[in-house]
Amino acid sequence: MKCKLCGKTAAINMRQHRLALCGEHFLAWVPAQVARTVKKYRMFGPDERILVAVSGGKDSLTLWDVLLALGYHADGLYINLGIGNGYSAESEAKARAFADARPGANLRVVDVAAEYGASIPELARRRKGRKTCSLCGLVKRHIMNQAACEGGYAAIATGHNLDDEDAVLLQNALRWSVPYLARQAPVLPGEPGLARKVKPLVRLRERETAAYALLRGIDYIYDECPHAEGATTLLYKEVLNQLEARSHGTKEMFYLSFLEAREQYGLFRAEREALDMHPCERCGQPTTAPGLCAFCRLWAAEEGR
Ligand code: Q46
Ligand code: ZN
Ligand code: ZN
Repeated sequence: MKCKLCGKTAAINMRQHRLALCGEHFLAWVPAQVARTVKKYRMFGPDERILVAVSGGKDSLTLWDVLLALGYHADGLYINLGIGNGYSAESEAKARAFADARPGANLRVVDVAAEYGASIPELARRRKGRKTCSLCGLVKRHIMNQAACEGGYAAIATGHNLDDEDAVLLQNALRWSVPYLARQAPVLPGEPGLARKVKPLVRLRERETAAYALLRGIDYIYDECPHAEGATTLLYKEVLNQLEARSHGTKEMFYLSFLEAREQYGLFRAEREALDMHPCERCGQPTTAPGLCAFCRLWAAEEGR
């Protein structure tokens, strides 16, 4: 297989685009693709400051690398969740090493246990009946938003790729989880106290972000979080890979048709507009819950233990 642009040996073949590229041209194609996505979905402008949520994995470090390469003012935020088996320690080391190797790449680190008094696995043990990943997601969302608002960032960027978005979409569509479907988009606009959320890698597949990280020599954590094992999203990714193998482009079609239905036919518009937000009595972040937001309720229950 030869590169479509220069005829050298191709490093990657992207059948859905009918495009094979050598390493050099692929490394130029990825940032161009991300720049197009940022523009198309009006994620942020060239002068806005972006906070990139980095986990130490290939997607978030690729995202940070690409945004820096495109000349954006992009800082990183790493949240240490206190996950065992060396996972949090190693992923923090990867995030720090990435920042250290790039002058001008600022990384802020928040340690959940040090800051709030319990790691995610400790919280999950105490809050029986709540799934680790749902607690983790709640804590991460809150900390990201707080860091973005305090730091005056225009948006929080996360490294979700097309495979991630497809898996979540399939999961939510199978249940017709309208509140989740209503909030699934490449851009969630901000409001006072709530930072805009953007996903600049939504048009890239997982194998493409992995190839980019590899070719760029980005040292990332290969292991998945131990809690991700057996997660249903992995099953949905497998199913989507099977569908894709039968019919190329299924992954793009599934996600992009959903976005089109939102845009053109106003799918879930009413649900998006119906959200009644008010500031949490304790932290001030907008919430739909009466009184305290879910994050503050969680730690208030911890204090009362
Ligand atoms: S980090 Fe947290 Fe994930 Fe680990 S505990 Fe679950 S949500 S799997 S992206
Ligand atoms: Zn080439
Ligand atoms: Zn709160």
